[in-house]
Amino acid sequence: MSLSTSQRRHFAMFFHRALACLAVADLAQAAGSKIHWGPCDPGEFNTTLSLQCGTLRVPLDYSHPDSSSKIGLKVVKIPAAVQPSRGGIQLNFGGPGFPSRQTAVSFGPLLQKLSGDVYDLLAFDPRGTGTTIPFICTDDPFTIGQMLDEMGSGNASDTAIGRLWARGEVDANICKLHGNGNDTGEFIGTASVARDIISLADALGEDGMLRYWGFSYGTTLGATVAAMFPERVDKLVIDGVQNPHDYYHADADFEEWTDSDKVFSYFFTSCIEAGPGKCAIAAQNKTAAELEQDAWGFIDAVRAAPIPAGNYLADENGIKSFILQELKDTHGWSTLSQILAVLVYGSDARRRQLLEAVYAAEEAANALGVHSIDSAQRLWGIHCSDRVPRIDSFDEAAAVFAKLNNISRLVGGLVAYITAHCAQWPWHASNPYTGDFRVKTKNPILVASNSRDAHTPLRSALNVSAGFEGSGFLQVNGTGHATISAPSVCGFRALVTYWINGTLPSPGLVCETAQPFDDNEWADVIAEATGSRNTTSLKERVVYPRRLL
Ligand SMILES: *[C@@H]1O[C@H](CO)[C@@H](O)[C@H](O)[C@H]1NC(C)=O
Ligand SMILES: *[C@@H]1O[C@H](CO)[C@@H](O)[C@H](O)[C@H]1NC(C)=O
Ligand SMILES: *[C@@H]1O[C@H](CO)[C@@H](O)[C@H](O)[C@H]1NC(C)=O
Ligand SMILES: *[C@@H]1O[C@H](CO)[C@@H](O)[C@H](O)[C@H]1NC(C)=O
Ligand SMILES: *[C@@H]1O[C@H](CO)[C@@H](O)[C@H](O)[C@H]1NC(C)=O
Ligand SMILES: *[C@@H]1O[C@H](CO)[C@@H](O)[C@H](O)[C@H]1NC(C)=O
Ligand SMILES: *[C@@H]1O[C@H](CO)[C@@H](O)[C@H](O)[C@H]1NC(C)=O
Ligand SMILES: *[C@@H]1O[C@H](CO)[C@@H](O)[C@H](O)[C@H]1NC(C)=O
Ligand SMILES: CC(=O)N[C@H]1CO[C@H](CO)[C@@H](O)[C@@H]1O
Repeated sequence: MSLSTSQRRHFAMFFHRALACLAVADLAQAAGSKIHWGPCDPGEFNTTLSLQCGTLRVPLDYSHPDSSSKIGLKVVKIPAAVQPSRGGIQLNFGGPGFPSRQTAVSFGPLLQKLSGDVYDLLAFDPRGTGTTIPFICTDDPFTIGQMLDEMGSGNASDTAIGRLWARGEVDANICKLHGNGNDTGEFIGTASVARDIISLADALGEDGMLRYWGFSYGTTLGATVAAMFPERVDKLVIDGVQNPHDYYHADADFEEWTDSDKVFSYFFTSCIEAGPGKCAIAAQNKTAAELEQDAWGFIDAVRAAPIPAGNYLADENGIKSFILQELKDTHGWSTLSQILAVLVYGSDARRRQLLEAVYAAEEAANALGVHSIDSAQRLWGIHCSDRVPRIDSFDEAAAVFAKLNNISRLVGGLVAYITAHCAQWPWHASNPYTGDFRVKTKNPILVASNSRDAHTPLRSALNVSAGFEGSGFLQVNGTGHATISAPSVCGFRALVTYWINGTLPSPGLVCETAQPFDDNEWADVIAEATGSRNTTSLKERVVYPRRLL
């Protein structure tokens, strides 16, 4: 996923030239567009798509729209394959804390197909992230080292939780004293981003209506913008849905993790069904329950005795977060089974060697160390300012941590830091959405979920759909984070039909998809659904980019 700077530059040389030729033809502006579209900065994106970029100035503080404090939203546009386009769909891929533009470009070819090729796709980095006033508390290496130490030990010992709670207050102090939050901390909340989305819809010079597609936390953003501006909704899809009531009003995102342990168990059940040819640990000749028990035995052993692996200290939280990431996408389950075969059943030497490789890969994907603290800071900045309640005492917090552990053995300790920080956060988002997500939008929204999602359970999607009168529901009987991780002809048709005609799936529709461990690629599914004979170009372009969601 990540490119080195020199690679980017090198790649850019080719494509900047190609883009420059295209630019003149492509720059015809929509009549009323307030954005000047031009080529993107050289080297910014590694793609063969012909992108356009522009900047939209929006108020920092929407309660003072005329103030001179403005921020520039850098917007990337993937023009529709079929021109003239029917308008733009704005994209968000979650976090909170993740920038959207790069991910939009990676997912672009797939999302173009899933929206019928007739819409432009648009993305800007939400406030607090990427190129839009990124939220930062500190870049001091010593302080970052201290922050990391505690985050890595969510549930590791009797004393870990107390330290984490104290860490939450210390980090909040650090952010207040040394970060950029005094200037921006109130203005990076979700409701401000929702207003940015409307500003962009206004600036496009189209029909003034909103088209939006959000995943994961992007569903909280989508539910918020739809609830704040129901009259503006043309078409809106939220896929892999968070419970927004929890997000804003609970002490932790409890519901989010209610299916995590079930999906972990399901990994072992489907492993046995797939057999040793596809799932390495099935060769142990054990039942699913025994395999799972062995995996927990390994995790518990690592809690007591973390493993030195080259440059890395492999601890309980590290292993658990790796597993949680892998539960997002069954395309990686065969590999996960090979990794578990070594970790749980292999020799000590092989285990260390493999863990070193796994951690190095995480580091290369910017998911470790300083990078993980960067994204944690962005997450605090956004989620903690959005979260309404605060907690006064450790005893109260301990009850929240216990509840999280009870909801998920796998995740409880991993996400405890979010509660510890948000409960003691110094800023509240300005102009928040204060409603209850019970609304009737001008046109129906479409809510989508897999049956088994370790990050955003089906029940949260049903919860949001129940609040949005007339909303449609797409359930894919698959496993992974959001339905785009589980390709199906039926899901493809439901999405394309909605985006093109606004038609909702028939009530009660459950789309079938392949079993985990079986090959199941979007390119093949789309070829089947559209009857296209030559899948080569689809296979080259339409990939599901792993690990971005
Ligand atoms: C750009 O992306 C392609 C396809 O994902 C990848 O194969 C290639 O290595 C990337 N180029 C650079 C310079 O990183
Ligand atoms: C933020 O404001 C507080 C006072 O509320 C002050 O002590 C602190 O130094 C300020 N932080 C920065 C980075 O200016
Ligand atoms: C599992 O069973 C097969 C067939 O009975 C046998 O060949 C294999 O050695 C067994 N594997 C283990 C790890 O016991
Ligand atoms: C733990 O969860 C179970 C059901 O999942 C519930 O019955 C029980 O009350 C919970 N215990 C605590 C301490 O939250
Ligand atoms: C949605 O979830 C919230 C928070 O858990 C809960 O209070 C509310 O009753 C739920 N709504 C529905 C319709 O299930
Ligand atoms: C959904 O998938 C599960 C797991 O593959 C399967 O057991 C179940 O029968 C499916 N449900 C339906 C309604 O097809
Ligand atoms: C959209 O509706 C038109 C007219 O009813 C129909 O011909 C077309 O097949 C529909 N397209 C999709 C993708 O459902
Ligand atoms: C299929 O498409 C690829 C890429 O566009 C092209 O190179 C190839 O010649 C095509 N194959 C056939 C049989 O048309
Ligand atoms: C310190 C701490 O919170 N430990 C908890 C870790 O999670 C288990 C449940 O999986 C609890 O039993 C521990 O109390």
